[in-house]
Amino acid sequence: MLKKEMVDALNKQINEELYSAYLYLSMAAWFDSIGLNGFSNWMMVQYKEETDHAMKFFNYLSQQGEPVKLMAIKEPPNSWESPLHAFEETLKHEQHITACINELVDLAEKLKDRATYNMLQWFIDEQVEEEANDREIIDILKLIDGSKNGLFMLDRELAQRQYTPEI
Ligand code: OFO
Repeated sequence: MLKKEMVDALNKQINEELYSAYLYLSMAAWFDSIGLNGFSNWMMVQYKEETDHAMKFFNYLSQQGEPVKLMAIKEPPNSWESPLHAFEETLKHEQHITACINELVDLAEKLKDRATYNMLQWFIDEQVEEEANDREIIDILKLIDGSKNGLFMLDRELAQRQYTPEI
């Protein structure tokens, strides 16, 4: 049994993860619309991973016999100034998610909730990886500096990304 404060915070995190999924799905559509199908594929994989993150919290609440409460998902933007801008926004968003996860860890510590604390360790590692992936692509996009050839090569590379279920 979890404390109500923790149940509420975990339900809020389900919403944060579903918004992440929605944001990356919107980016996948935008990249597709400007002919960068490899970038679109990368975002589509990201979208699927985010739904897995939401389901990890969903399954944890349900395993603990606690209620899952789904809330309205806010509307994401649907266009960006450039691929670099989209990835800078992605990194900014992931930094926000990292802060959310850190707040959940602080709450678990405050409530002496060992089970939730342990469950959250996976997310701490995941956030390090997610931010690093975004930084790597941002660095390449800065090097490319809008060159069509460079974008074409990176698009081919991002087309290789494959989805591996995380639940
Ligand atoms: Fe992008 O890690 Fe979940 O939100």
